[in-house]
Amino acid sequence: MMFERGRVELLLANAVAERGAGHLTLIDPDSQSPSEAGTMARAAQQGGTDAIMVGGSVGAAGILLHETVRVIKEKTDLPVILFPSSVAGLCENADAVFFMSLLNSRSPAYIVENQALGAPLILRYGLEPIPMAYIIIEPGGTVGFVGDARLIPRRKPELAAAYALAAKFMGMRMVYLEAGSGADSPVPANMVALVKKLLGDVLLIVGGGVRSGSAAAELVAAGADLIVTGTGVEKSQDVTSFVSELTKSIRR
Ligand code: 1GP
Repeated sequence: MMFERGRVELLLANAVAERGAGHLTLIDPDSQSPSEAGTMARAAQQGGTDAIMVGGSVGAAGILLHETVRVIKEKTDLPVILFPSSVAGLCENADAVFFMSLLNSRSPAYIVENQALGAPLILRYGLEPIPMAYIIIEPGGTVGFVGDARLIPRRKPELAAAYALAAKFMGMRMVYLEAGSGADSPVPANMVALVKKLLGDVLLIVGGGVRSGSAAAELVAAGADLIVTGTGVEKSQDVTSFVSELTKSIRR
């Protein structure tokens, strides 16, 4: 039997099909209290975000992770998708998990080992796994270091395209081009365009360093289907207006 798309994956695909693109808000449990995370998620929902991603490279685990997910679910009715950096980033009260392989890691731990250790937990917790290839582009930030990534040079779009095409041929249904949280600038638009041209129906997620509606709109015009913002939301004085600026500028 084919591995079917679940509720959350379909919701994201529909958001893209109906409105041209979607927006995901990333909340790192290590950056604020669970209660502040809940307030931020609610404001992001009011700004029109499509789902909340929860994860981080360091410290997003245990009770803090569980509580953050719990409060976000209490304060919003958005799907909560785990964005784990290892098996420690799993918890049973989320809706789905980006079941991701860091394709350009040097370490098997981030390509398949954490995935093997996590898979039985995902089954037991009843989380929806969403298969995704994760590709880290310069500068890569903390996740590039922690994930032992051989960073794709910004001026080599053809290398990102080769990894993305490999992901498509392996049957992954989403590809995430990541510049690293807090990057000075997002993944270059010409790289996004080349990757999307080869991906076709595979959804393309782009994140890292997106801080304005115009930056998000440029990435969507180049071919991004889903835009992720974390730092911008976290630092914003008015989360609803910031997320609303992003969502309005990427949707038709
Ligand atoms: C990081 O791509 C995400 O995994 C979000 O990056 O924090 O720069 O928005 P920012």
